[in-house]
Amino acid sequence: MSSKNIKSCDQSNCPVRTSGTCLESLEPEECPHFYWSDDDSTDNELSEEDLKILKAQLLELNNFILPTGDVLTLDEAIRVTHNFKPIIIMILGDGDSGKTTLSSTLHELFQRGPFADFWFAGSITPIAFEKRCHFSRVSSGRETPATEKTKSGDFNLLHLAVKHKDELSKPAIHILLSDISGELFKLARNSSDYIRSLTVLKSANRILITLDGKKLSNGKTKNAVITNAKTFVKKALEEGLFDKNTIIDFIITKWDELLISKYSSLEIDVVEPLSKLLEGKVKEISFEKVAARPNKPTTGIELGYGMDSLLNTWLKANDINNYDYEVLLNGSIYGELINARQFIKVLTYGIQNY
Ligand SMILES: Nc1nc2c(ncn2[C@@H]2O[C@H](COP(=O)(O)OP(=O)(O)OP(=O)(O)O)[C@@H](O)[C@H]2O)c(=O)[nH]1
Ligand SMILES: [Mg+2]
Repeated sequence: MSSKNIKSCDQSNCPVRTSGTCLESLEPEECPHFYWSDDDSTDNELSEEDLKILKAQLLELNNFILPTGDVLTLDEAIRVTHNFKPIIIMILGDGDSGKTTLSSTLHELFQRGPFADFWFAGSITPIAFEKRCHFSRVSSGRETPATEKTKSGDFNLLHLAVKHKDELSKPAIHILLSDISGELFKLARNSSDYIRSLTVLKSANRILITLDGKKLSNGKTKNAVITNAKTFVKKALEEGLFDKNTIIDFIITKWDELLISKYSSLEIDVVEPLSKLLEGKVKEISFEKVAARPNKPTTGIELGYGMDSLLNTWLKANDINNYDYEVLLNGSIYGELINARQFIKVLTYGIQNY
C-alpha cells in the first residue's frame, strides 16, 4: 500500500511537487492549497484513460472536413442534426412563390443587426445565403431586387444559428431551412409515389407552404394558387405525410402586392377552405402575411414584413424545450443515417425525374 508522502497542491501552476517551493511563498504545510498525495505522477502526465480519449479526439479532428460554406452536404447535414438538434423548417410551394426569398431575407436581416427577439450567432452555409441574396443587391446591377430561381430538382438545406436577446449566455439555437425547387412541389402534387418518398418532411418541426400573394391578387391566377395548395395538402394527408404531429404555416407571400391590389377575400378564398381541410388532422396551422422582399417604394412595407412574428413563433421557448429529438432520430441512435438515406432518396429521385 502506498503512503501519502508526495507534496502536492490543488493549484495546477504551483511548483511544490517538483521543487518543494510553495507558489504563495508560504511554508507548504501552511498553504490552504497544499496536501500530501500518494500519486507520484506529475500534473503533466496523462493516464491511460486520458490518452485514449485524446487519441480519439485527434482522430476525429483528422476526419473533420471544414464545411464548404455552400448548401449543406449530406455529411454536414448529419453533423448538424447530430450535434445541435436543429429546428427543421421545410418550405414548400409553387415555383416563383417566394420560398428562397424567405430564407435569404432572414440572412439579410441578420446582417443588419438583431432581428425580432434574436441575434445572429453564425451559419455554416454563408456562401449559400450570399448566392441567394446576390440578385437583390445593387452590386448585381439589377434595377428591381430579385431571387435566382432554384434549380429544377434541387432539395438543399441552409443553416442559421441565433440566440435569444435575453439569453445570450445560453447555447445558440440552430435552424435548418430547406431550399426546395417549386418543380418538386408540383411533382409531389401529381405523383403519389413521389409524395410517399418525401418522408424526410416528417423530420421537420414546421412545414411552410407558400401561397403567392401576387398571383392571389389576380383573378386569372388566383384559383390555381388555391387549388395547388389544396391538392398538395390532400395528397399529404392521404399518404400520411401530414398527421397529428404536423405544424403547418401557410405563408401568404408578396403581401405588398396584395395590398396594392386591394384584395379582400383572403379569409373566404384561402383561410376557410384550408382550415376546413386540415381541421382535427394536424397539430397546428397558421396563416401568416409576409412580404420578404417588397417592391419598394410602392407600398412603404419594409423588407421582411411579417417575418419577425414568424421567427418568434418558430423559436418559442416552449417548442424548443418540448422538441422531441427522438422523432428526428427515428427512435434509433443510427436514426440520423436513416434520415440521411431518405434524404439521398429524395435527392436522387427528384433529380432523376427531372
Ligand atoms: N413584390 C414582392 N416580390 C417578392 C417578394 N418576395 C419574393 N419576391 C419575388 O418573387 C420572385 C420569386 O421568388 P423566389 O424566392 O425565387 O421564389 P421560389 O418560390 O424560391 O421559386 P422557385 O425557386 O422557382 O421554386 C423573385 O423575383 C422575388 O424577388 C415580396 O415580398 N414582394
Ligand atoms: Mg427558390
